[in-house]
Amino acid sequence: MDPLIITVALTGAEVTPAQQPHLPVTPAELIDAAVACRAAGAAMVHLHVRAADGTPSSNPDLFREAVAGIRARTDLIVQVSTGGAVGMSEAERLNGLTARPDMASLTPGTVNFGTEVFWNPPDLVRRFAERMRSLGVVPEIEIFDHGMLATAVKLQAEGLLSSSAHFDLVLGVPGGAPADFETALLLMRKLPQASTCSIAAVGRNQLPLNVFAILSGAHVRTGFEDNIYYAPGRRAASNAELVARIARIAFELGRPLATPAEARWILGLTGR
Ligand code: KMH
Ligand code: ZN
Repeated sequence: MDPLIITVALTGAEVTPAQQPHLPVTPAELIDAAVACRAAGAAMVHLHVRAADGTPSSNPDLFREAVAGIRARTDLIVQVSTGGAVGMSEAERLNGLTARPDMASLTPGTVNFGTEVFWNPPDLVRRFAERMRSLGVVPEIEIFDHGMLATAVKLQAEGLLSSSAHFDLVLGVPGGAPADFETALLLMRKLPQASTCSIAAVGRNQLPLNVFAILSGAHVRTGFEDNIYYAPGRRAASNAELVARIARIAFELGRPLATPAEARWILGLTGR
């Protein structure tokens, strides 16, 4: 197995500061959180930005400030979100790319998202993939449901996505694929052969699916975007606390952690 790449999704767009008082909101808080997560074992950060009042934002200045600060203080791989928040325009969702990240998320399909709809029709996905390619930003393909995998494979066949792409299985969103081992295994088996993948899962399923990822040779995404609890009834004190737990479990299971430099090599970003 490759060394384990831990990605931390620091803040997302849905969790509110009222739900998780330690949610990083400002660029300074995102940068501090990223530094702590790097020290705890993360190799990559998945980034959304928030307005000062905590509401989801697509302000390119916030993205640029956060990315520049993370780059100044860490060697983390920086991945911006192009999913943004439900209801953001296409232009808003592409704002993070102005911060010149290493990677950006790309969701190849529309999915019910709780009571809302995360809108990703085929023409939008193609435009996002083309924009990333033109900027030299490597996509992380976010799979919320089974059909998205088939679409991604189609885009690989068309040459719009690399045949050795990195995927993230995001399991347990209400409306998407469930967060269970059977689904994770099924999706992993259907990934194109040259792929790498991480596994993220929502809420209380984050930890078991992260451990499944460690054991099965996949990589891990943890963080407040997907889960705000350390244990039932006990909110995590920080994103770094969630990262540190994964690092400890990986150590106990004999799977070394990837440094950001090793993760760049594993993901084919070396030299970027
Ligand atoms: N906030 C969700 C609607 C991504 O970052 O690319 C979409 C999302 C996925 O978080
Ligand atoms: Zn996200």
